[in-house]
Amino acid sequence: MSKIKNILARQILDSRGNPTLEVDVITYNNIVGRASVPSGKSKGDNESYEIRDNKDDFFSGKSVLKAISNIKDIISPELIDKSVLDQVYIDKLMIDLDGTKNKKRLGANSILSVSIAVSKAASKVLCIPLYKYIGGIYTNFLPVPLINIINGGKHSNSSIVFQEFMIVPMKANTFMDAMNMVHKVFYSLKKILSDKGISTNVGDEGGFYPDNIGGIEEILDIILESIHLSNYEPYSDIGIAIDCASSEFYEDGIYNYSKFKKDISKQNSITKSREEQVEYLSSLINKYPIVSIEDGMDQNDWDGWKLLTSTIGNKIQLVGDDIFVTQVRKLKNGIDKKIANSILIKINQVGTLTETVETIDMAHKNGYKNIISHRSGETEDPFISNLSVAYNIEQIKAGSICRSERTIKYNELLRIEEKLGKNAIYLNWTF
Ligand code: 2PG
Ligand code: MG
Repeated sequence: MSKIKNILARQILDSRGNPTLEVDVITYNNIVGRASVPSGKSKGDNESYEIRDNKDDFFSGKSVLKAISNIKDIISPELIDKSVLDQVYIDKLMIDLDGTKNKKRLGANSILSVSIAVSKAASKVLCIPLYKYIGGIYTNFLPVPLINIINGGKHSNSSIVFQEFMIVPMKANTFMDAMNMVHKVFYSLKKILSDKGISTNVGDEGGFYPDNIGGIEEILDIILESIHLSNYEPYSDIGIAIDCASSEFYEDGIYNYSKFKKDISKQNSITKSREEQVEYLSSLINKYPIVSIEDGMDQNDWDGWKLLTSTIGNKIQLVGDDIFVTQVRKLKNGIDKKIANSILIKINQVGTLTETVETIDMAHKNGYKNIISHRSGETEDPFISNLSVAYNIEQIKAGSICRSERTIKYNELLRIEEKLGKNAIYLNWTF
């Protein structure tokens, strides 16, 4: 019953209209596990390799037909007649079949889509909810959502150098309650922007991108105003999280704050050294209710990371995304060097469910928090929501409360909360 009869792979479109992979793993009793994979824009240098066709005249080179044929011709023949209940075995088999360090041969997109589809088929075979199948019986915690409200950096056409400004419901009774809180602030922000005559267009992850303000403190002031307008207390009710995505504006050893400015001629170019960057982030946390900073330093600036962690790592959450790329090897190095205190978990940075879980485990065992994350190019697949509940993950970052590829992740958590009923526990913010 649990054995694989067939694997279908197809090209679909992601939330930016770019091609991505969708896979159906089908068992002999016709149970279908379907998964699709996301794609990032501000990628870490050491992420696992995403195979694209690079043929200019077809989807601007972004088609994934080669990845499909890798599944059809190489992965599928090996997996037919294997049981979908053997997740670890199947993942290891695909890793071996690929044989490279970064999944360059078969593509992390090919391997991951099969890996996730296998787990979904298995949960259906056993008639167990996906989060319970993956995590076991003690899976009743709902994560704190980090809700994106302003998009900058590579995720919008604004001039804002930091990529993401998020709000954090610090205490709530339920996940639904947390959603109600962020809903209020999101609409307060929309009103404030409209009243000021600022555009309320949304970027790749559903947060607004005000096209005529570029200053970080200007943005933080407006967010603060929207928290007050919603009758919430900054810090105690609503905190602010930012993803600087600083690898995107780190050039020749310098943090270049003019990187995304539209009209550079009108601005003096502003740059910061490593020390100035740390000083600046420290000043921001003293002035604003910032509870979490992701990628405050460049992915290769390990000394900068060390300085940042020793300066403010005991005050707020410092999240490593590009620097750790969800990989055990990188995280271990970070733990040894006392870098950051949390890790962003992106399934496609590493490429299989099994390896993702190894990284989550290592973080937990070493007192690092896990934050499960979407990518800026997403699909309608809510797998990461299930993963967050499966491993009692503290936080989830899945974009804004608009754009369906984002809300599907939060909606899945609302469904899980309903299913858990009185056993559901909303994990409040801890640091
Ligand atoms: C990030 C992600 C998700 P991208 O940097 O954290 O928000 O962006 O998927 O573009 O890498
Ligand atoms: Mg990031």
